[in-house]
Amino acid sequence: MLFNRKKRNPIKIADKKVVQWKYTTCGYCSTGCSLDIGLNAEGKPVATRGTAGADVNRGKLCIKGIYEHELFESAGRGAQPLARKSISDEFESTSWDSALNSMAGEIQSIQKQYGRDSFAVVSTGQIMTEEFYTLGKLVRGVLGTNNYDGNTTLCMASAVSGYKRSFGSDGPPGCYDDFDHTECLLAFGSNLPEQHPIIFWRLKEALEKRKFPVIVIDPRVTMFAQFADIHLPVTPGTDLVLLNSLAHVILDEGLEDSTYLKNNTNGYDEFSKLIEQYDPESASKICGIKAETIREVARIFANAGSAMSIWTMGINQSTHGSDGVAAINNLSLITGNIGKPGGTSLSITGQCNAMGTREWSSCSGLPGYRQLENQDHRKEVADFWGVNEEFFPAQRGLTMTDIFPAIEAGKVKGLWLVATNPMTSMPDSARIRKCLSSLDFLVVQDAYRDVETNQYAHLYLPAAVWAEKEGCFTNTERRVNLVRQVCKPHLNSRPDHWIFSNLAKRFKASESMSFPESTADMFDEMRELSKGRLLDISGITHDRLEQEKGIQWPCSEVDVEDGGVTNSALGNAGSPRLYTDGKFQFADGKAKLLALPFENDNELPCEEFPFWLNSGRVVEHFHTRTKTGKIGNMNKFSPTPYMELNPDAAEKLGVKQSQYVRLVSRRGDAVVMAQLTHRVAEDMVFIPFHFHDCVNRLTLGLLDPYSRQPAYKQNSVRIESIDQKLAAKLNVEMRSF
Ligand SMILES: Nc1nc2c(c(=O)[nH]1)N[C@H]1C(S)=C(S)[C@@H](COP(=O)(O)OP(=O)(O)OC[C@H]3O[C@@H](n4cnc5c(=O)[nH]c(N)nc54)[C@H](O)[C@@H]3O)O[C@H]1N2
Ligand SMILES: Nc1nc2c(c(=O)[nH]1)N[C@H]1C(S)=C(S)[C@@H](COP(=O)(O)OP(=O)(O)OC[C@H]3O[C@@H](n4cnc5c(=O)[nH]c(N)nc54)[C@H](O)[C@@H]3O)O[C@H]1N2
Ligand code: SF4
Ligand SMILES: [Mo]
Repeated sequence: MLFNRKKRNPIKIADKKVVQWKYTTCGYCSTGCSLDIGLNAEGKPVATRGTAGADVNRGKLCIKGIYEHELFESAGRGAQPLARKSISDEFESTSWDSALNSMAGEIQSIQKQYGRDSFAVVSTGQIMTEEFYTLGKLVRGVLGTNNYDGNTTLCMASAVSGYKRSFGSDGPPGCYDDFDHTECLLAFGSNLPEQHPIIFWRLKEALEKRKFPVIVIDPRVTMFAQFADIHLPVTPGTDLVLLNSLAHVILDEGLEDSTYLKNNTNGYDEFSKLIEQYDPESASKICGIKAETIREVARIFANAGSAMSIWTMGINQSTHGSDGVAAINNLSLITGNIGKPGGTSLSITGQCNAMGTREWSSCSGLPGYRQLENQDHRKEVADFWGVNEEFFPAQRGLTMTDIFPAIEAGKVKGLWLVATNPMTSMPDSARIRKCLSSLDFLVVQDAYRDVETNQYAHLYLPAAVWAEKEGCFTNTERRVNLVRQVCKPHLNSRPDHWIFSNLAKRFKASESMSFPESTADMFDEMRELSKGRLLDISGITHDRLEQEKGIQWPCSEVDVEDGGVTNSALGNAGSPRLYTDGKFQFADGKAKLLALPFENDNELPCEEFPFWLNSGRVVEHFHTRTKTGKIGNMNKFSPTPYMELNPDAAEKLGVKQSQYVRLVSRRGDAVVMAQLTHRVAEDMVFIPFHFHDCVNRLTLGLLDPYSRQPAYKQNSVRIESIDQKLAAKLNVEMRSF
């Protein structure tokens, strides 16, 4: 029968009555999409659209961006500071003045009794760079605790550590434009179509213009793996072996770039000696990839005119995270693929401002990629801030993952959490719950009062979220983007920078320091401190960022001659790539090839716990769902905690599609719904980590020795059957936080 087109009703899209569009930057992932929020006549955000002229996303957005205007009035937002004496009491509303006075008092009394480091601060990758800078100034210059870190230890720490070990500094050297030039892409442990949909779209655009091989390395058959030319289902936690073996083939077959090696690297002898042991036949037995495939991939990579690698959590979240990153860098260095169009080693970052915290928060040192261990750096920052240089600790203190054991050991008595929810996001929830409930004083500063961690807080500070405030985010390709304020903070919530500055003023030590009111003024301080550094942003202003839809650092001021007088002016267009001259950040300018032996130290499947437990994300949800869990369309598409289970394994266990099962690990148990799919092998299950009281009840989280990042993705579990009615009830309770 012929379809009668005339009778078809056209789809009507409701007129949102937008009277004004305001420019800003997406607050979810690190892609850094520019977007416009539509306001109606009452100034209420009612629509979101991608900004057409923005280089990153060129008018496109993913599902999270499209509904982002719904965030401002989502359920569970904090409206008023809340306080209580003990966590068994009910919270009571309090004023900002009394909340900040009591917080300052508690910090002082804990530090007086137990020492400066007994009060710890853990922040995030989700506030503005100016806010990170201000928090760093407060912690390093006023509070003086050295137990200060961010949730980026759960996320980017291995990339930071690997970059520092290989290149002498943090800073991803490539950009999205590299897709338009490369002749080969290796993607390790990254599910780009779901986790960075617009970077994936940029890759697809590049491939439509010019075909080049895409090789995906992931134990799961992800959406990205399905799209790849070659998929390498590596044995979990063994990427380092595969990488060493790829390097073995390249050296063995003389495919390296010997001129680049000679001029720009150190460490060849030790590196090549170690690599000799990783012949493809031996490597294959550990990493599970056929020797011939390893040879083929090595040849494709080394013979390409330019070749690049990208990676995300499949590499970073491992006991060999830092080594995995350094091994990816090794591969790029031996083939001369750094700093040239299409030739790079690009860590795909995670949170919207995972980069901002690395650059400016002072968590791992001092602002602007400076180090506590470097005398000149200490002096520069101390003089600039007006603090005594001796007040800075001699070296970095504990990371987030070591702060929790220090709470257990009674060394840390007070904790301030800023925009992070460890109760759901850290491994071994039972242990985290015990730590949090044992604290003398816990402050939770979050945009949502219903964040799980708040159950253990003595003081809750309601923060303004995302575009309720103004400042910068730096994305994966070092592009500084501007988040313009779109609307006022929700009720009596306050921007994080306001909270930091107003807390600082309650300490005598801040009297000699400046804590400016506006983020533009904070940015000016950062510009000054960035001059001459790798991450120079002195040529950037907030206004330029809006006009140009983001600028990639380094972007320095330029000198202009005017009638014989030299003036500084803004003008540098920014830098798509680092290390284009082959000069790295070590004293002799050379990068380091590192010999990276593999030792298998993961929790492996065994008779009692026969399945690998892998975890990650889905496109609709962001992290612990404090944001996306409140947005109708996100929940509609991804409503429930589930587990990917191989149909053959399910048959053996007698598990049917959509049945609930109980998972048990050495740490605890969790109930999830089984989704039968060949995306996972017979000996693996995969669970998105977004749901509370779910996968992180099971995870162990062994730490990488360099970065202290947890190996979330390599744990072992067994599967048990469970009464379906009881499971359904548990499941509803789990979702209704
Ligand atoms: N929709 C959405 N997007 C997000 C986020 C979100 O929560 N939701 N979060 C953002 C953040 S903070 C981050 S860090 C990124 C994370 O982005 P991704 O790292 O891309 O996401 P994940 O799902 O955590 O993990 C990626 C893949 O690693 C694989 N993997 C597991 N073990 C191994 C291994 O041993 N080797 C290899 N090669 N691969 C392995 C998993 O099977 C998985 O497919 O996403 C960002 N974007
Ligand atoms: N099993 C498993 N666990 C994982 C991972 C995994 O792959 N598997 N991935 C890890 C990774 S990569 C990451 S990055 C972490 C993320 O872990 P978390 O950082 O703990 O997770 P989020 O839910 O993003 O928590 C951020 C909090 O900040 C709040 N917030 C948002 N914006 C603002 C703001 O502007 N100001 C303030 N004050 N608060 C704000 C949110 O409401 C939320 O409560 O999870 C880690 N956990
Ligand atoms: S890809 Fe990332 S930055 Fe872009 S709209 Fe989606 S969540 Fe936002
Ligand atoms: Mo992350």
